[in-house]
Amino acid sequence: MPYTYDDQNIFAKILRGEIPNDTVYEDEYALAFRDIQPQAPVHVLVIPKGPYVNHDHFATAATDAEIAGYTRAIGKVCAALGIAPGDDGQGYRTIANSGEHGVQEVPHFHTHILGGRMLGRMLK
Ligand code: D5M
Repeated sequence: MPYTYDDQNIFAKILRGEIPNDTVYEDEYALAFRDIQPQAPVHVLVIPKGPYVNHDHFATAATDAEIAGYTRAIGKVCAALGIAPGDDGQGYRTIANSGEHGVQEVPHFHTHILGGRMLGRMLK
């Protein structure tokens, strides 16, 4: 599936340092910053540094190194924020809204990390 990346989207501007953000973690593959509309005590967005529109685009077009680096970055963010279940941080939820039915608003692939409280059940 071909995707066209809009380099004027708000997360592209954040990556370029054109608008401020509350960064909690950054490495070669990913940037993590706090969501401006938090739905939980911890609500962070993790974005890959490459120009990927959504999860489908990322999973099909990114290199294995990008996918591994990004996935590990999510784990590092959770550890850094003290919400990892293995560290007795009680755990967290990850969500990646993709496309219209996924109700994705910003067309740069991102994963929400939610934690810091007991979350309601979403799926059975
Ligand atoms: O959700 C996109 C998310 O991005 C939504 O929770 C708000 C957040 N958002 C939008 N603009 C910003 C800025 N400038 N900083 C931090 N967070 C932001 P989705 O529906 O998954 O696309």
